[in-house]
Amino acid sequence: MAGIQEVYDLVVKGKSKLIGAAVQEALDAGCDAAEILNKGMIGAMDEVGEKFKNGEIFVPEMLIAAKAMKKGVEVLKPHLASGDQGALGKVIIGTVAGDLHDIGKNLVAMMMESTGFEVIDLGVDVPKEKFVETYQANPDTKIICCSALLTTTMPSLKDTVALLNSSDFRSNIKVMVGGAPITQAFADEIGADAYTEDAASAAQKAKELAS
Ligand code: B1M
Repeated sequence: MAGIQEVYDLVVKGKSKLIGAAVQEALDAGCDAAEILNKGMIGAMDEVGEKFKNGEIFVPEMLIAAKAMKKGVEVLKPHLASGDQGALGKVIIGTVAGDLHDIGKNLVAMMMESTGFEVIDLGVDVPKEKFVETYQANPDTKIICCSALLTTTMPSLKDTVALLNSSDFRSNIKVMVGGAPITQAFADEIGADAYTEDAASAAQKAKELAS
């Protein structure tokens, strides 16, 4: 669809000022919000990542593409969310220490919220102890979610899950992990309760685990 292609192109080019209107136009033209997200925005970020890998663009261009995507998601959010906030309990989420990528983590947080969880978002570069401290301050938390986007921060994810696994509250929570380099095999190896590939399935899995 033309509307989705426009969104895609604006994310790749990092056009933050134009993206909001383009997303709204795509919605007005009847495009599905999930399709705008998946094909228009996440697809565009994949192209940005490819271009970076091939040396065609550099970190600043990745950053402005990320900024454009965030602006676009703001417009999309009410169309992806379905309300009922907090009814399913608390979830703590963060991107692990050493890792600054937050778009995927933010999408997981948004989908969890729209499924009915209250989300405590710790942001990026979160020291493993912070997950523990936040649980201790919120002992009614049901799930702790950790995101990692770099192969170099997979060990940090492993350390975070190890700390959670050794905590005295481990049996009270479920630990979920995800992010582009993470696999089910890695999640099993480090002792997480669940791995999901994308934000929508993370929210679905969380609902299953919390009930
Ligand atoms: Co970075 N980066 N980056 N980057 N970046 C990647 C990840 C990379 C694949 C690009 C590439 O080379 N092709 C590559 C990693 C290679 C590797 O590890 N093997 C890379 C690199 C190398 C780097 C730097 C090292 C570059 C440098 O400085 N030389 C550096 C590291 C900084 C750091 O973190 N310490 C870096 C920096 C950055 C920016 C800051 C410039 C920017 C991030 C801005 C931000 O997030 N605010 C950036 C970006 C934008 C990217 C790409 C292009 C896009 C990431 C993204 O937002 N994707 C990325 C390439 C790519 O992903 N194709 C790349 C869209 C997002 C929706 O997808 O985050 O995968 P994703 O989330 C998905 C799933 O993974 C899943 O759900 C989401 C979809 O629904 N998911 C979960 C995520 N977390 C989950 C948790 C769950 C469940 C599912 O449960 C808890």
